[in-house]
Parts: sequence; C-alpha cells; structure tokens
Amino acid sequence: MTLNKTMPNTQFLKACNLQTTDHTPIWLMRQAGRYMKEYQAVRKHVKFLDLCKNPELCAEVTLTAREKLSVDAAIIFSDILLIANTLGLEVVFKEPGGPSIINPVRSVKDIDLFKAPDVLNDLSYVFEALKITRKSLPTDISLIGFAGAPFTLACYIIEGGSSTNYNLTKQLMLGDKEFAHKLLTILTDITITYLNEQVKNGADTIQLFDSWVGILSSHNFKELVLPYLIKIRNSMDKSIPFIYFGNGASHLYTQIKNINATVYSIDWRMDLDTAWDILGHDTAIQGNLDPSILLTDFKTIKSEVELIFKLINFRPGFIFNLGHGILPKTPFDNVKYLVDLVHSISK
Ligand code: 1CP
Repeated sequence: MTLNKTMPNTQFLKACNLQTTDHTPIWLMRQAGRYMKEYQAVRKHVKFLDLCKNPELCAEVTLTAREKLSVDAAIIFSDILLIANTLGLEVVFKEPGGPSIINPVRSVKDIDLFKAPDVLNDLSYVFEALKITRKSLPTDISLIGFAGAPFTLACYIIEGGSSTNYNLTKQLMLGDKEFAHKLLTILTDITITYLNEQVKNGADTIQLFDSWVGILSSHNFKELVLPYLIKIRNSMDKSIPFIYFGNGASHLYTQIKNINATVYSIDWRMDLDTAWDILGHDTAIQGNLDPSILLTDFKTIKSEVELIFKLINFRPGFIFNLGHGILPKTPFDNVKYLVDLVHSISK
C-alpha cells in the first residue's frame, strides 16, 4: 500500500469521498476500446489476449485513452474474464465474436476439476501493468483497478460466453444452490486476492462490474449474490474507494445499498435523483448517461448532460460516467465533446 500513501487527493477521489471538487470528475467505462483509432492501430498487430497479457502495451493503451480524452481517471486495460485462467479455465477471444470459455462449468464435478488458484502468479501481468501505468500517470489523475463481480463471472463461466438471457446460468444456479454457492465462494475468494493485489500495485480505486446481475429477482439476489458482494467489500481497505456497478439493477437498489460501497455506478434506466434517494445520500453516485446518447449529436448530448446536472443540482459526490460502456460505433469527437462539456459546465 506504500504507493497509495504518496498519492495526492485527486478530484476523482474527492468526489468518491463526497468532498467538494473544482469540477465534476468524469471517466467513461470502456474508455479504451474499438471506437478509438489509436486502440484499433494497436489491435491491428496484436491479438486481444496477447494485448491483455503484455503489461507495457496495456499501460500504453490505458494512458493513451486517458490522455486523449482528458478524463479524471484511468482504468487499467484488462478484462474481467482473465481471472478464470487461474482456475484452469481456458478463455479464448473469437474475432468477430468476443470472449468465450472452452471448458464451461456446469456441475459440482466440473468445479472439483479447478486447478488450485495462484492469483498473484497467474495474473502477474495485470499487477505489472498497474505499476507501469501508475508511474507514468499524472499525480492528479486516479488509477482504477477492477474485477467482474462473482455472479457476472459465473454467467460467462457457465454459459461459456455471452448470452442474451443467461437462462442456463439461472437454471443451474437457482436449481442447484449447492452448485451456486460452491462456485460463488471460489470466485469470491479469488476476487478478494485479485483486488487487494491491484491496490498494492497502484490502483487507488476499485470497481466491481456486475454486468448481468439485473437478470435476478430481488429475493434471489439477496440470498444468492449479496452475501458475496458484502464479503468482497469487507475484505478491502476502507480508505480505498470501492465502486459497485450493477447493470439493469434498479429493482435491486434497496438490497444493493447493503454492500456499503463508497460509490454506486448506475445505469440510465432510472433517473439519477430517484436512484440517489434509494441508494442513500451518504454514498457517492457515478453514471448515468445512456451510452447510445453518444451515437447522436452535440445538441442532444448537451441537453442530456444539462438534465443530469439539473437533477443533481451540483451536489458533491457525483462522478460523471455512462450507464454502461462506450459502444464500439461511437464517434470519438462525441466522447471528447462530452468530457469537455462536463468539465466546463461544472467549473
Ligand atoms: O479489441 C476488441 O474487440 C476487444 C474488445 C474488448 C475490450 C476493449 C474486450 C472484450 N474487453 C475489453 C477491455 C475491457 N473490458 C475493459 C478495460 C478497458 C476500458 O474500460 O477502458 C474493461 C473494464 C472490461 C470489462 C468487461 N469485460 C466487462 C464489464 C463491463 C461491461 O461492459 O459490462 C465485461 C462484461 C467484459 C467481457 C467482455 N470482454 C470483451 C467483450 C466484447 C466483452 C463483452 C461480451 C458480451 O457481450 O457479453
């Protein structure tokens, strides 16, 4: 944790801690990616997984996106699925297509075949990338480490890749609670080691991505998923902001507030002021611009940004972001316009 002791209080960290800031900090989920020509240029020569496992290149991609956009935080370039390798699961990346897992997990027997996890060694390239990035990052800019939340990881691990409805995941997890708890316990434990090691290597903030949690009913979430999220949260140093992103999860907010996160990252489905009322004004909020707004034009972007500022009335503890990641077809100029606009309006 020595690296963090030397870190200044960035505008982003101040907002996480509900302090007043010089401007509203902004960063964007998936700020490094397909929509950016510099990223496309790197990917022309390097396969996605080779990029993820190359610390110097990951640092370069992370820093380039941060600089080009002038956002207040960098998020380390990596992927939520890489952690599956430490259990002996083979992640591949199909082009076109996306990530998939060659040996999906569908029974307690499959879980018993996991290799003994060695997070520190198997994911050392992520920790190295964080160290390199932190060294080159301006001291007034935050560095966010991240992981997939256990349920979202379980979705991919069970289905073997993306799915439209994750029905197989629900069938197996809701139908066999022993299987569900066994899998979620293992995923929780490796996530705890993974996140704490990211902090040791320079991440000053952690975000947990729960991209698919919204498919669960409130009572299944409470019984099956919430205890693991609380366990992860309680394993982390309280001085490190902990951001929980639950996508499509506004029906779960009364449960989600029990995670006791520093910041809740919200999607666009519920208006910000209503969401904040439910999640509680003792925590910071991040979000909630619909990513498809960035496919439109400056005028539409401006009116949506103004609406968000009207809803929060410049209250401290707000971090501007999208309600989900930047869509691959988003024009770069629209993204840059958004960042500059948020900075200028809030100054
Ligand atoms: O070059 C390419 O086409 C690769 C596209 C890509 C990128 C740029 C993937 C494959 N992953 C990433 C990087 C990534 N993934 C980052 C770091 C970059 C940044 O944010 O600037 C992060 C934070 C993630 C997190 C991630 N991966 C999530 C959670 C956030 C979300 O979008 O919901 C998820 C669900 C994944 C899985 C994944 N990896 C890649 C894709 C295309 C997907 C989604 C697959 C699906 O549709 O379910």
